[in-house]
Amino acid sequence: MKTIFFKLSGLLILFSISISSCKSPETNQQQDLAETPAIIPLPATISWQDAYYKIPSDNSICYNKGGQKAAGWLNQLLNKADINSELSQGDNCGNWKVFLDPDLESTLGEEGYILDISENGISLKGASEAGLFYAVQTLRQFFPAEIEGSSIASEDIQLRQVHIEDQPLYSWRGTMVDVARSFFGLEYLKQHVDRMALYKLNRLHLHLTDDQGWRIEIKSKPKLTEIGSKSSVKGGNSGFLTQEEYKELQDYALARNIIIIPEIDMPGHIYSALVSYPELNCAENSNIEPKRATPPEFYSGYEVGWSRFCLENPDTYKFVSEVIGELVEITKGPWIHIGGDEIEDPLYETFVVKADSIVRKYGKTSIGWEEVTKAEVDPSLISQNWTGRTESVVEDVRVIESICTNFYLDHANFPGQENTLNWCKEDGVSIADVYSFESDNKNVIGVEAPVWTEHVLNDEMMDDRFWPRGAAVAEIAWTKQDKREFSDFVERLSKHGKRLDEMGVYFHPSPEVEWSDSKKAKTRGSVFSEYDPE
Ligand code: TNX
Repeated sequence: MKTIFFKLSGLLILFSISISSCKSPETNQQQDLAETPAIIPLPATISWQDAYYKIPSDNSICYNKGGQKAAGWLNQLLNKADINSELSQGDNCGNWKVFLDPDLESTLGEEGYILDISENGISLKGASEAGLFYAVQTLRQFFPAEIEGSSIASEDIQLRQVHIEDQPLYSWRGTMVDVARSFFGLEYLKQHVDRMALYKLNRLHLHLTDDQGWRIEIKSKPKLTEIGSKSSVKGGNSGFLTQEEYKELQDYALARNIIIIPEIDMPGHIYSALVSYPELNCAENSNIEPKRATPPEFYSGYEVGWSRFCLENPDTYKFVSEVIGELVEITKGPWIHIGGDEIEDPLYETFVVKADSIVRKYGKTSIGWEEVTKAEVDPSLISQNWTGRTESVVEDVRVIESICTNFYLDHANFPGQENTLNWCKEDGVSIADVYSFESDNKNVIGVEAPVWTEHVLNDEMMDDRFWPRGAAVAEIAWTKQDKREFSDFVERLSKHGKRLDEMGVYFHPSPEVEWSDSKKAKTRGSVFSEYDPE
């Protein structure tokens, strides 16, 4: 069996190197990155030691109350590397220690963790299960990329000794998948969750409805799926998530500290509901203007801003309340996204205020695209900004930044890329564009990168849009601005090609990065796919 990666040659490095102190070109040269795990997102503080911990042939994972799930993840990681390990509960019982310590919350926040690798073994500490989960994700990146795939030679794995104290900049670290224009089902979405988890992303927003299709089963409104789910954008897939599938995805994601945010886009972008229940239209379909399609015709084009609920009709609000009520029943997270983009109507503001109050009546918090802040909504509402140009009438509204120049990953990876949009930024959104995002707005709770799917028609295309730019999104969301440096990020990213390959990700091989060892694997999976911590 071969000795992998973590060779003792690193001992030649004489100094203990702290990434936080290695920003000058001089110190960068001293650091041999080939010997140093390339961790994305970059932790808050990290001090490398010039020594390694050689994983012994027999291991014991010691966990305390609350550390059990993380111990399970760790055990899965070691098993995958063909390393013997057993689990036991206690205070001092093994060479791997996984301890939940709620007192850490005061210094490291809810999602922070401490990871120590020393000559005595490995210790993971966090104030919550989420923190411990992230300690495992960081540790995962110390292991050879092959751990994600099917084969790994485990002998002599040596882990670089280190002390890491880490916590995220933002609590909202999201991606959005538009499953409405072209449908992506449970299998793809679970893979997407796996990839998000690797990079400590924690919010998955599903754009479940739009003119081209309705993608979530609503039992009290069966035609939404019997009719409304049957269409898609030209060349895309149709279909929908059953409530069982939605719940399965939600639990899979929650186990990985990812909360699902379902979006019903209203009152515009709603043709798939209008074609299912034509009684929701105004007389003469005057709410469908211009007439791109009228029931029973499906819509498979690309135009936006032409369909809307009939806002004069009281039945519209009954419909909205029933749909949201059912969605709330199956949704564990605290948020419901009500859409609200790209529509003009004299009753728009009235609608938004009502939709927000319906969501609150069911005990959830609303999120809307930034236009919703033109209405006097409750200050609890969260605005998702995509142009940043809407004049808000609500003071101090909390904001998720999805500014299209930085975060619209349906835009090209490089100028002129086929099947991409460019209305927001003609030359596309490069990794550098994502990475250049900065904000000092105290109301920003985080960032989220959408992939709209007018032209994203299969899994490979979706992978190409999300990765590797999603890794840059993760670092923007996790790592403080003053610690971020693009050249350092790109250097670390270059070491991730192999890992993404092993996970079967058809990532875009961006020329901004000198990819090492990347080969484009065909089987999809990861060290944690399908693992169930329960
Ligand atoms: C704008 S951004 C939209 C979507 C499109 C997207 C394409 C927003 C809230 N609405 O309906 O799919 O542009 O880039």
